[in-house]
Amino acid sequence: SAMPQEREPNPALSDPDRPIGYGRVQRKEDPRFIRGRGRYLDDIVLPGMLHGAILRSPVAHARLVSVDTTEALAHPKVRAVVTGKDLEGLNLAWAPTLSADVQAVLATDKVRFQGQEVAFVVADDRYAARDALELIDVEYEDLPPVVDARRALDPGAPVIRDDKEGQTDNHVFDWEAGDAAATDAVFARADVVVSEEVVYPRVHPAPMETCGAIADYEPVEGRLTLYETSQAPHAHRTLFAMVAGIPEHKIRVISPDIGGGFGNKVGIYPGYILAVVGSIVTGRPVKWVEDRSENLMSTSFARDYIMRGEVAATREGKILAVRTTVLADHGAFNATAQPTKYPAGFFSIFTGSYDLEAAHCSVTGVYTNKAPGGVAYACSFRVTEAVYLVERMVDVLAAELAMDPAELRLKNFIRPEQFPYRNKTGWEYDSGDYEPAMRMAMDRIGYADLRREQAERRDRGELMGIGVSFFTETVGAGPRKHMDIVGLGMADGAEVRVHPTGKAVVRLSVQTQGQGHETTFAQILAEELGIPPEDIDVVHGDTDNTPFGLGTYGSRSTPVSGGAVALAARKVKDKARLIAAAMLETRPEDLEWEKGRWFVAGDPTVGKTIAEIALGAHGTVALPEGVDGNLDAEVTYDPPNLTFPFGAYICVVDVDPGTGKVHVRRFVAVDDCGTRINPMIVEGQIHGGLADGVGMALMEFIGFDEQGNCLGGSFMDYLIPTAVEVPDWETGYTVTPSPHHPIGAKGIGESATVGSPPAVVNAVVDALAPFGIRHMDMPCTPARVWAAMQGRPTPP
Ligand code: MCN
Ligand code: CUM
Repeated sequence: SAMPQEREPNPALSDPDRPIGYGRVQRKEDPRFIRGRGRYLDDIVLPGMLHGAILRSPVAHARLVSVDTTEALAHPKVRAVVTGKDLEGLNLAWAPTLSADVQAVLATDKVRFQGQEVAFVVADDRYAARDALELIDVEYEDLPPVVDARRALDPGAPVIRDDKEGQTDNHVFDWEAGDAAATDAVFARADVVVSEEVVYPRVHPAPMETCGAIADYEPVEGRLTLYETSQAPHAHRTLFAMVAGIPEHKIRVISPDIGGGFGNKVGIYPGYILAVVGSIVTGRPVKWVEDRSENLMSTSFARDYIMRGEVAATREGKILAVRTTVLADHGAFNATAQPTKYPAGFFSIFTGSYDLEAAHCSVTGVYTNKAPGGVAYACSFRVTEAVYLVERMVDVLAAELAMDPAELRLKNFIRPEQFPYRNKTGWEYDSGDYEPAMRMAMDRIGYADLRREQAERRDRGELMGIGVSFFTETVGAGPRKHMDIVGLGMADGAEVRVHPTGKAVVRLSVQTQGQGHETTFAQILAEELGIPPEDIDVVHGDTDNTPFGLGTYGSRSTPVSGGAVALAARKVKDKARLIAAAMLETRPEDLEWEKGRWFVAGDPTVGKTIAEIALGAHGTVALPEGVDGNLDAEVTYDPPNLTFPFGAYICVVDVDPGTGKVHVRRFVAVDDCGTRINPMIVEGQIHGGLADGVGMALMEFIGFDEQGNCLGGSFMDYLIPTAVEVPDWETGYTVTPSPHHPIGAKGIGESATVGSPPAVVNAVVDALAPFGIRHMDMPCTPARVWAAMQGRPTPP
């Protein structure tokens, strides 16, 4: 059972010895997962269920001449074959994306990336459905593809989106932030300017469980039950109501246990819509689950930013301004998930953790013949790219000035007294105290000794590198007045019910994918009401049984829904006071709270526990005017600002001079996410994100050949790190609470993925400094490192 195991100080609360709901409790969900009792989408089997499979385009760009389904339909186990033409008749061939574009559900006119959905087969079993795909005869007329984003806006480049009225090129958007003129002026008078092209390549979240859906349409009542791998069940339901024309109250979206999301399960994929169409057409439930290659080739990729970074500084190393232009590859449809006002997500936080005089960034989005998506994989809405750029550029500046990169950072940090800090691109950082985190990381890793060791090794011809990064994250979107997705304001709900016996249930609008919400959200309630976490059930992932909200991504669950739970609990507590007063025949003002109990001020022996009050609420005692007979509350929380967690990461690598292989020897991560609810879960989140970071820095990469063939379509080609490639993580923490969050907590879910790639790449580049190398692009594979050492062009 969940027992208190460690008590850690929590400076956010008046009593520093009080943890949040018992602190490091074991995860409530784990017994289920460890014993094989998790219930993932593919575990769900409905009576009479059929199986769908998608025929995908083998080419990146072609006119669709014909799709002949005759033979497939003749297969004895096939129940239906759906083509783009069929969907056109239902007005469902195109679906709106999360970024005000449209995306083909099934191709009608052209195919625009390799792996694009062309036809959907529904059959008695998965094997028959797959067999029948081979019986569909498609004629394609090849078109030249646009593969290199740098060529996308060339005059005469093939126009990918000729379906869009008025679209005569491959331009998606231009967006900028900051003050261009002021920035240019600072650059003009700076002693030192460094500039570098920094590419954040296309990578994939690659969760263990791929995406899938089961649609169960009941024609008599017109009800749709949709099981989905979804990080945002409520937003999906609303979108399905808008797209499919099924009334929202007749749609129930259920997200069962999810085997990792990492952003991959934010969007609505054609397969989900096709499962619904398949169920409507056949009158039976239809399951569609993609395989690994489909997942890697067609669902949300991440990054793909080509960035030109520039830094202006004094000769003494005071950074004055940063400037960047970005070319963003959005693939064939602009389907990125981010608040509407931010087409480049929160990239404009690329000013990092530094106090600057000026900053400017501009981002141009382009279409290419690649899979759509564009913002997923623990990205905090493009903060990954922003942090990578600035942290790489600070190292480039350090090399130029021959300064130590850690010292250069320390010299330029926003100082604690400057918080709340408004940066030069409009963000207000809620709180921060950077130097102690940086010093802690340097102490933990033994920075000065490592630099001495490095010098000795260099003399012996050995390649050792030390990489430093310091990041500021921005997580917890809204507030709703500034942020929406397809018009839905970014707020989240929580509903608390205390049952008559004092046990409780808390219902959330967010949806865990492995982050441990069943534990930590119970802990927030436990902290506020004094009900032990094991007596609290957390319900999520079912739109019929949870309040509305925008879901889990951008590490917003704790900042937003966590706030909602704390405030709902406080409503319950206030109500409990009124009921306790009635039960004790005293005035509410005469009662005082201690964790789990209201008691009479001056006579602590006279009081009522939450459990007693709950029973009283549902009992026979006369309740005061206006107080209903329950102990329930509901809150929709609209956060006043985002939260700004931060961290200092230092990585040590050894590079084999013969093979170019990078070995990560050590990695120290000091994180600050404000009040930590469950330190064990926080550390787990950090460990996972650090592994992601090592993966992206050293091996993960979705490449394309000149025809637009995807080269990262299996785990043979798309390498993800295992325990072998990562070191034992060394973590530390500081606690700088968020001043505006009800319990002082900031998000942590993406910090390590955001902060670690620059630490690793900075270490690799540092190791290669003897070769005069100042920058190299990820992933730092042995072949690329070796080529860099030889001064040869970068291999793919
Ligand atoms: N937490 C805490 N104290 C804090 C902050 C967080 O104890 N101060 C706990 C939370 O209560 C929660 C977990 O840490 O149990 C992560 O919280 P939060 O930072 O709010 O992030 P979310 O719950 O919103 O999770 C989303 C985030 C994102 S966007 C990606 S991508 C990612 C990540 O989480 N995907 C993951 N971590 C993942 N971890 C797993 N196992 N699987 C994924 O798919
Ligand atoms: Cu951007 S990946 Mo997470 O926000 O689900």
